[in-house]
Amino acid sequence: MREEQKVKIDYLHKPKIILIGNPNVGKSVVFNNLTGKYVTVSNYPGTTIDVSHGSMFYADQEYVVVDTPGTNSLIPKSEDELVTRNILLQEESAALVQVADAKNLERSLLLTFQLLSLGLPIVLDLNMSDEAKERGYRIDTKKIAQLLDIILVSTVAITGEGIGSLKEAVIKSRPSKKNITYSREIEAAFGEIQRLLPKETRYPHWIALMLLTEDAEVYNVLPRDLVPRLQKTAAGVKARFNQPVEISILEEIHRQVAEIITACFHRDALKPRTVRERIGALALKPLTGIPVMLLVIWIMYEFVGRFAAGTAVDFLKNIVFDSWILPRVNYIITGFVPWPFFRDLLVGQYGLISMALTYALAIILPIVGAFFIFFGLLEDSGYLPRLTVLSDRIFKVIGLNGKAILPMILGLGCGTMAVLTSRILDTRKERLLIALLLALGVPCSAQLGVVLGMVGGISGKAITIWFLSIIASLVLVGLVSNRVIPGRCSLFIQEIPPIRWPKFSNILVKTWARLRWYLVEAVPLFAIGTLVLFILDKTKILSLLEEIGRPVVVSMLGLSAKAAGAFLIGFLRRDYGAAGLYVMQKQGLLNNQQVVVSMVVITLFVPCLAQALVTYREFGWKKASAIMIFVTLYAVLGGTVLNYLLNTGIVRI
Ligand SMILES: Nc1nc2c(ncn2[C@@H]2O[C@H](COP(=O)(O)OP(=O)(O)OP(=O)(O)O)[C@@H](O)[C@H]2O)c(=O)[nH]1
Ligand SMILES: [Mg+2]
Repeated sequence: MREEQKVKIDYLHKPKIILIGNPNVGKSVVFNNLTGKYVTVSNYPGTTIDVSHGSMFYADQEYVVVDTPGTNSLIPKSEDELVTRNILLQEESAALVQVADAKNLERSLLLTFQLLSLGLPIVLDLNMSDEAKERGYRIDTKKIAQLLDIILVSTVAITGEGIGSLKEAVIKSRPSKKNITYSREIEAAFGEIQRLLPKETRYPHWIALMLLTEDAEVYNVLPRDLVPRLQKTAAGVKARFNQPVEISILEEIHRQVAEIITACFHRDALKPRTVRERIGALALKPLTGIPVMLLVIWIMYEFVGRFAAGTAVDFLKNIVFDSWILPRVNYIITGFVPWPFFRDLLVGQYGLISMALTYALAIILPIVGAFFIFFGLLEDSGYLPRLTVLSDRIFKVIGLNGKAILPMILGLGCGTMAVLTSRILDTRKERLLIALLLALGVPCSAQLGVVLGMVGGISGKAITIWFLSIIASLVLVGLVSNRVIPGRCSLFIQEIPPIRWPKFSNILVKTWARLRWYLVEAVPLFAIGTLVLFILDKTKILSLLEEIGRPVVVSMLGLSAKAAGAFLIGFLRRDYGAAGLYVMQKQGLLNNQQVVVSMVVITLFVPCLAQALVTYREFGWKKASAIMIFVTLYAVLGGTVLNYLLNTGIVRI
């Protein structure tokens, strides 16, 4: 999901300011402060995966500010780091603002050193200085500024403190004159390569580093005829080191950063742990973390599954729509629209108002809204990264690491958004695995709400059967595809941000941005879906398709033929398909066993159109088609097996 509105601005001719920094340090909050525009802010690393532009005004001059995904190094390891690296390479001229976490000075300075070597105007923004102070850290900012020959500002971005000074500093920014020197061996290595580069090369030091680390992007920047020679020299240089050159360089930077830390960083005597720190620790340790996780799931079930999908939907559907709005609309339309065809189009069985609008607003909107609020709270509290660590061991089994839980949970909100977020995973294989699992068995919030409402209404056992069927499918498919899909998986290091009290206004803005996205992107798809269904119905193709699908839907899955229509529309929106089944259940067209089977099938079934399109865009048509075909076959097969088990009484509801 792209909450950021991409405003096309003519930014080519305006001075540019690039915000850059480690993940989760507050870049996006600073961006929002500087530009007055909102991009998503969350308390976990990897929130920003795309680049956003916005305008900042200072003394009647317009500057273009660029928000980038978090990065730890100029040698990218994951795809979101790649995005940031490419921005730096492509921008002709710009000033850099490194947003840094004042609590984590060492990690910040490691990046500062790399950025200094670019020779661009730069400002160091020590953000989160409130939290550093709270922990009793004292940072001699003047001395750091002097040692690095850099303009340094302290900010608390969430309150806006220091943002004024930051603006001023950016306008005055200039390249640092600090001369970073490395060991003689490394200097010689760089010298040898840099000598071969054309005079006008920007970032000669970085380009040399890219050559030494075999970063393929470098070949797009260099003149073609030079490449073979440079490659040969780089290979010769590398052979002189007994470890990868970047490690030797990092060791040197580490040493120099350590010197600065010793001189400029002091810590008051340890303070007692705050309530937030205690909660954070409880959520992290396995012994207490699992009960905390179950508690979180239970609250989500109560809020999204019972309150939103039950109480709120009942009220909206039965009272507001069925007994209040629809009869009146029906009355008006019957009076004003004499043609039965158009009447049907609007308020018939597959009518744009009676079906598309009612489903979208009365059934799905409350559920999605509740989930977005809940998810926003989880994001901003800092709970998600703790869940990541907790689930790392489970994900290892299927060749993924704990980072994978983020797209998986996000998938419980919106699968489309989740596929995009899979960029935070480091290798292609991991991303493909996640895309497959997301398509297979991660129901989005709207669908989840409907499922919980329908299956939860039957019995606890029914929910357990549904849940275990899905989990078993994910594990099984994960295990097998981990073996089948070539490639490697990565090591996992998770930054754990502190627990913070969620900010009400941020949750509100975020939920609204997501809901707006839902209304703009999803509701038209509903309308199209209904229209397709309407046409299929009028042309009798629907009954033909139901006839073709009958053997599968009726004999294999044990459902009524009408359910085929719901699955069909599930192609357009999964939740929409689920909502169709919801209505069938209310009309008494599905018994308990059929509800459980149909819910398992529709959960496993192909993702919605938007998610499918994003999967195609990210992975290409071959891989995406393979995923879709596999998922369809698996859903039918899984449903058949479950139906058989229920029929024979091996499993009972
Ligand atoms: N206490 C405190 N919290 C802050 C400050 N600045 C940002 N935050 C919080 O830090 C978290 C991360 O902020 P973001 O702006 O999303 O960070 P980011 O650097 O854009 O993160 P990525 O896009 O994931 O790399 C959010 O929960 C913010 O509310 C600050 O100065 N003080
Ligand atoms: Mg961000």
